[in-house]
Amino acid sequence: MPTQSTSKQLWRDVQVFDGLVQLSEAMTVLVEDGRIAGLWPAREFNEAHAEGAACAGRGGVMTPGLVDCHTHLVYAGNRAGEFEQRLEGVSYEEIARAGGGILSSVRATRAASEDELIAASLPRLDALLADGVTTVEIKSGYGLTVADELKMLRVARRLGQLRPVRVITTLLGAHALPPEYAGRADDYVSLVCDEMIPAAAAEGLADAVDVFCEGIGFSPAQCERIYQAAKAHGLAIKAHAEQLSNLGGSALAARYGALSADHIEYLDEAGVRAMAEAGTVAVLLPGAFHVLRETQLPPIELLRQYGVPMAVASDANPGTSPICMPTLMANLACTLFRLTPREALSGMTAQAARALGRLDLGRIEVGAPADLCLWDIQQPAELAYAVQAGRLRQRVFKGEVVYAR
Ligand code: DI6
Ligand code: FE
Repeated sequence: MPTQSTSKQLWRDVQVFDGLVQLSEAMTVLVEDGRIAGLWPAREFNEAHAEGAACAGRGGVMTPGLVDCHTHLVYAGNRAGEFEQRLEGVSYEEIARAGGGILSSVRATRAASEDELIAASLPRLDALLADGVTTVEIKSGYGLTVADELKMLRVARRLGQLRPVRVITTLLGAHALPPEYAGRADDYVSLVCDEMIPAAAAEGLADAVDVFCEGIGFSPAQCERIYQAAKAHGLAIKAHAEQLSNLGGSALAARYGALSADHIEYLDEAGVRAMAEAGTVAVLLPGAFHVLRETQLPPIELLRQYGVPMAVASDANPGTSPICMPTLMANLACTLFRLTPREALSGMTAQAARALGRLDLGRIEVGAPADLCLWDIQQPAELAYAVQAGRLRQRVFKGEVVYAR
């Protein structure tokens, strides 16, 4: 009798969405040693492959584990009061210029210890995991001192040790100008370039560097200095760009080979072309669009025409998207931005992984890490169509079933 190894597992009769395409037949999926070892149409499956494998599941829809490629999950406090102010007509920019907004979260986050930030962030992470996330990007950006930015990044890394999830970290030191640098934005950018980026790189705390290129953030010239420093330290580049206005931040990011430009509601055709040429992913954040009640739509049709890959992420943050439900983002990407359900699901799997520079993730293909979700639905499009918790039957991380209902 062969011994039954738990490292070898089989799923039978599953509908597979591989991250880019939906396979039309019921499939058999074999996972071994943390990787996808085989993928066959069920009727072509040779039972010899099943030897030593435990049957881990039958039926349902299998997708890659969801990749949330843009979050600000680590922060203290909340901004429900500002939500009420905005409903009364005060704009996000007015609140920011009056010292609220991001700076209000900065005050709370600076005052919090690492353990307090872990305690505040874990429920948010758990909400993402319960909705199928296996990889999450987490940005700093509410510290804005060297010590507080590194504290946030350490918390993000620790979250990845506390839960079965891959955490990719991004240094967003250029998120807002801290009050102690008022009127000295260039000096603050020097701090980011000369101290924050080198320290984060030296401690291995950041995988990428992001900027907020905006009137209430940093100018393209300042962002460019930050990109040069990031490149000098071998870190990948991302941008919050064209969210509230068009400053050309996406084209700048693309010129520096950015992995992604995110938000991009105000992106123009020149920016789309630059992103297409550089292979920069467009990360769509319908949660922020929804919460800010924006009306300027990202140029979806142009992105399609130029073949720019589109990812969808939660932007989970205390100000513009206090929402920790990626499948709701798929729904909003369809209803608000008119993505097709398949584009939305690709956007939360293969394309999101691309936005993190992880071409090995977000796909169900032989050899790829076995980060998978099994859903109790009839077809993948339902993940975008219906907004409903509790449809996740299993979450598989590195080949292990880490959640089962
Ligand atoms: N744009 C956003 O939507 C988030 N950051 C950014 O640059 C919002 C962050 C916040 O309001 O706390
Ligand atoms: Fe963001």
